Amino acid sequence: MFLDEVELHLSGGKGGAGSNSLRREKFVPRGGPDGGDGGRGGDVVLVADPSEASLQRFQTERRFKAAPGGHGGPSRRHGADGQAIRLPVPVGTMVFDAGTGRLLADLDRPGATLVVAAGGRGGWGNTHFATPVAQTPRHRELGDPGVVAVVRLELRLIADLGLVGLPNAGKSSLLARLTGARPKVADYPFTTLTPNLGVAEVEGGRTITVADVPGLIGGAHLGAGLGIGFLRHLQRTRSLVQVVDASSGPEAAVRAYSEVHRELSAWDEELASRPRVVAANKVDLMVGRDRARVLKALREAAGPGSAVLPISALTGEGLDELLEESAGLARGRESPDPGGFRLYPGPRPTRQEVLVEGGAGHYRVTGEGVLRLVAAADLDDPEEVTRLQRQLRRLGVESQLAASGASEGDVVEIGDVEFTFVPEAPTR
Ligand SMILES: Nc1nc2c(ncn2[C@@H]2O[C@H](COP(=O)(O)OP(=O)(O)OP(=O)(O)O)[C@@H](O)[C@H]2O)c(=O)[nH]1
Ligand SMILES: [Mg+2]
Repeated sequence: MFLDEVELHLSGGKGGAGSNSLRREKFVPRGGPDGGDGGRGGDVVLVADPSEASLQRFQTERRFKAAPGGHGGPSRRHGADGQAIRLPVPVGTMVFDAGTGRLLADLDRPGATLVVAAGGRGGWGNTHFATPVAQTPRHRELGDPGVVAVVRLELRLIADLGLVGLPNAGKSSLLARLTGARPKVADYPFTTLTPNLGVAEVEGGRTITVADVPGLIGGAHLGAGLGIGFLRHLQRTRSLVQVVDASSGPEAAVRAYSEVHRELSAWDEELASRPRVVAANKVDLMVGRDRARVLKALREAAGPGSAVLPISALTGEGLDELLEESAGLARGRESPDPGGFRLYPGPRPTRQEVLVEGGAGHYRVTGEGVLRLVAAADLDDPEEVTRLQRQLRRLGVESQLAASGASEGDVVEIGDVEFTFVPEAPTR
């Protein structure tokens, strides 16, 4: 199956812990702190890669976690940075925050990159904590946790030319004729089940990309046929070609034209109102008089905004004119900023944000501030545990747990750590 929408669970690597080492040298009675810093956790990165055609690679694996940073060592040895995970995605992949639905980035150019889940900062070694009064500090930090991101990837093909029409109109034949692509072509409806992309050479060595989508039928927006979801692949094509089977006469051709137009409008009014080329296909099956009648009827239906051209995907007739006409439309839609890609500021939960999920004796607490506190705390140190408890209470973790129904003895998961819930105050 062609996968063009998927939800991924991505975690940056945890930062390495700083070291607590004290220098040991001959004849130096009490060496100063020399613990190095932990390395950064690896990032999880999405990269737009022209050799990826779909989101197929995520069919089975949808969770990725980058490597943690190495721990710092004595003699100020810095921990190694965790290796990043680079996930190639097709050009045209849009990345949304799965929770809020917000667009994070549109990876619409080859090489466009988005760091989705950054690795955690490495903890400082104790060298950072030397003060005039504490020359031999025993304090170091553990690393920060990596960012956890749940994102929805949605592929919207980016092509110069998008083909749309009823099943059997000849879209795939046209794609094959124009480009080297070899989509499945057969004499029955719904031959094409998934979008196809092909590359056509035009004069001057230039290439254009052509997208062929499954046939669209009346009621598709209500779920009939293969539905309407694949139309998203046409939203970003620079020009639209509506392919109509002209061989069954003027009435049938106009009906076919209107049916598709209605479905396009139901999907996206803007898409439906774009100027487009109407390709009256299969004219090789018709004699001159019939051709003229079909073309006239289609021109009346399409109105002055759209050119109606007679073509044959079988013989190649009219294809040069078709390319020329649609190239003109594409030029009219040239994007104003041809380089780089748009990056939308990601959802930054405030440090104070606390989220409690779960029930029936098991709860999970998330929120950047909370996760950071827990990850950075050295839980072997009772003093730090007390401090952590105080901070969590101040952030409202305890009251939110109580409000969610947690009672004494329940398991509470925060990041990598499990606690037993012991409310300080009575929870009534
Ligand atoms: N005579 C003639 N037959 C054509 C022409 N174009 C396509 N056909 C035939 O029409 C049938 C359908 O063609 P396809 O290209 O599969 O049509 P499609 O629009 O991709 O159909 P779906 O994938 O089902 O939406 C095939 O048998 C083609 O050989 C043409 O210009 N002339
Ligand atoms: Mg097809």
